[in-house]
Amino acid sequence: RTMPPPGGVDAVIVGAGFAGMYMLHRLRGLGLSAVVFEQGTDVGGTWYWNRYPGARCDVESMQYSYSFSPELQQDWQWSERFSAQPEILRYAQHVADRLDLRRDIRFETRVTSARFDEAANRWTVTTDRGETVTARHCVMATGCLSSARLPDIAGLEGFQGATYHTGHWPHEGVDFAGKRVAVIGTGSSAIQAIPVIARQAAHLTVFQRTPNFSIPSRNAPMDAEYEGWWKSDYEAHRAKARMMRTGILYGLNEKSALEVTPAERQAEYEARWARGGTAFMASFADLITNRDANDTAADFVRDKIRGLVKDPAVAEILAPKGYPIGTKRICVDTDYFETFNRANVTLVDVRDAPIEAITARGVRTRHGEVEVDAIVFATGFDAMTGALTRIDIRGRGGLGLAEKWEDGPRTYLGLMTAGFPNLFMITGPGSPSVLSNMIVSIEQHVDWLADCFAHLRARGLETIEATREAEDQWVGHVNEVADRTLYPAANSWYMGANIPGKPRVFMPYIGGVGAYREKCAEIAAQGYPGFRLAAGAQATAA
Ligand code: NA7
Repeated sequence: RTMPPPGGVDAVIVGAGFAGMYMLHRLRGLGLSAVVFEQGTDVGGTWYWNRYPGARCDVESMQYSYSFSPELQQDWQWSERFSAQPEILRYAQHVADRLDLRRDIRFETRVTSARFDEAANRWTVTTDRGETVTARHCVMATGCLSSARLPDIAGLEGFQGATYHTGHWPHEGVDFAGKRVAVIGTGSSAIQAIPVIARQAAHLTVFQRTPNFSIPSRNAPMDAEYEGWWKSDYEAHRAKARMMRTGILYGLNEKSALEVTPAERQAEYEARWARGGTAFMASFADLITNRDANDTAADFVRDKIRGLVKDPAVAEILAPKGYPIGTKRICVDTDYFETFNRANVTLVDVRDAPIEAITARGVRTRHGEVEVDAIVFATGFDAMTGALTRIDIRGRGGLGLAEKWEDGPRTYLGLMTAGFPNLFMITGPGSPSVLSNMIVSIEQHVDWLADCFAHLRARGLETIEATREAEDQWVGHVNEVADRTLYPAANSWYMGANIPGKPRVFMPYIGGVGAYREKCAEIAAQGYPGFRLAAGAQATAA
């Protein structure tokens, strides 16, 4: 282990997932010094931790990769239409090797606090190994779904079998052969894991609180022609993807679901269902803004579920009701609904029979105890803010970030928060983030920051800070845009609804990746309005 230089660095980066890795690469390109702190033993972030069976990206492989290097994107070959976790992790490791990133990354090191020293205009960052490093800039590349959450269920400590969280899966893997297994939760992670665990386990009991809409992935080995189409003009395809609403290139239907005949509507849904993946939500332009339009898509998927699940009572429990399709993150699966036709799988409706306790031998509901050898918690994350607020981050006047965000996150562009100079978030709350192809959004933020650092250096400026007014305006805009959609109608982790006591605020920006990118670029081009840039101690409003 090499220690960070005693004189400090230009930037500390927290996290070595796709965001931290690319940030390090860009800083090196600018000739700036940086150190990355990472909790894991290697790079990869999300794809390092989420090793549960069936873990897979629901953005297509050809689009879920870095675009900054033409050589890299030409050389790398994906084996499937949608990549599984081990392959994405290998890709991250390949990038780290190729760019020689690891020499500036301190692994197995968690950042515990970051404090801004107003006299020196520097951040002091402390780790759980007792290291302290000072830095001009602090870049939080901590991920949006990285703070795993176990529900507060009585008796958990007394369970005598094995317990797992999908977001902290053991590296050596888990063999469920011959075991009775419980899965708690039916979000994206569970929906991917359940079919795989069901094939291994003696018996699987799924505890479902809220059913989810899921679209078949139709995953398959990579089609050489399709790969060739992408690679023949990767730059142009990427450029188009960057301007899409979600940062993903796929066919958007510009029509309203209500302006076409029922037969046309059905045909559109059938075609997208057959093609597979999240592009189903682009079947019509108004699925996310008009409840009647949305109902047509939701009805279609509910009918599909009824067709796939043989026991009509089980199908009804699995068919989501009471919230619009797409307002909880849409899931993508391989054989999820079909899995409930297996003789060794039981579904427990937690709405009807709430989990009262974990006992020594299993899970107890009102209807009795289900004895199991292992419990898999697929219970999600303290999304978007959790990884930030669990670090003791203090800005001007000792103000704590967790304290400032008590009533919900407040940012300008999801990049900075007022009162915290030179502290940046990659894909922070208030940016498209989890509503987008994460790698596209990561590259956009990192590139914007790299340009910003170059701008500061060229002008001899030391600090950049979001103004309170710009932040208030942006937060207002983020809410206003969200309120024009159906998203606030669901109890989703986008709304913080999965964490008891977390304020109900729609956290990501839903104005679209393309529009957001243009807005960020325009602000940089205009000399950073809404930010205060300063040389030394003297602040000048931009
Ligand atoms: P999610 O989507 O937050 O799913 C968590 C699931 O766990 C969800 O079905 C929850 O039901 C359920 N849950 C949480 N707490 C409980 C308790 N106490 N009892 C029963 N059920 C519970 O997390 P994932 O890991 O699946 O996915 C997160 C994202 O990662 C995903 O969107 C991808 O982007 C990757 P609820 O819906 O809250 O009623």
